[in-house]
Amino acid sequence: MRAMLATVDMDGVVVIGEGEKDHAPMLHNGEHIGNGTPPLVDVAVDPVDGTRPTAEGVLGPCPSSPRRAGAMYAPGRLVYMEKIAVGRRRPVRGPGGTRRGEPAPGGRRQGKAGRDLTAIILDRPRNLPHIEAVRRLGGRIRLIRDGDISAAIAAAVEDSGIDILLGIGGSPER
Ligand code: FBP
Repeated sequence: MRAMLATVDMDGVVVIGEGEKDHAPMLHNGEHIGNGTPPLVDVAVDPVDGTRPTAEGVLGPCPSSPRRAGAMYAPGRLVYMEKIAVGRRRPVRGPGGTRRGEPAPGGRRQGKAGRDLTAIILDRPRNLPHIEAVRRLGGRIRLIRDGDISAAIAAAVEDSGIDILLGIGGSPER
């Protein structure tokens, strides 16, 4: 990758590298890549989500593209972060004539009960507390091997069957 990137017309800086998180020997954050001609760009040398599925040719991951210099989220030395994602609540008639997602009488928002929730969680030992918390509520869990960006999108898509993404995932895939 490094040899090929050196031939590309760009004055790029690696903002999201593989180096630190995956203990790779190069393509670290801050490294200059390209042949040094304009445009000035930030580069993520990482698929948006899922190095392993990309390498295995599995559907789902998508490539990253360079952005104007300074425009890309830079995780720096932060490797992991706590993530939570939900979509807009579907307006469905709930008990008492209220619509889910609207304030119920008394001011409390009405949402799904725990047992009706389906949570998607990266299958990692560090996420055991999240798994146990959902189980305590009686909710369903889908464990995934990779890809919490696709999972966050699923949580936002109506009728995907996923209500919430929870857990600690990679910060480059914010
Ligand atoms: P990569 O593109 O870096 O391989 O990320 C894939 C992924 O599964 C992300 O979706 C997730 O946030 C992260 O890895 C979890 O990191 P780790 O595999 O180190 O637990």
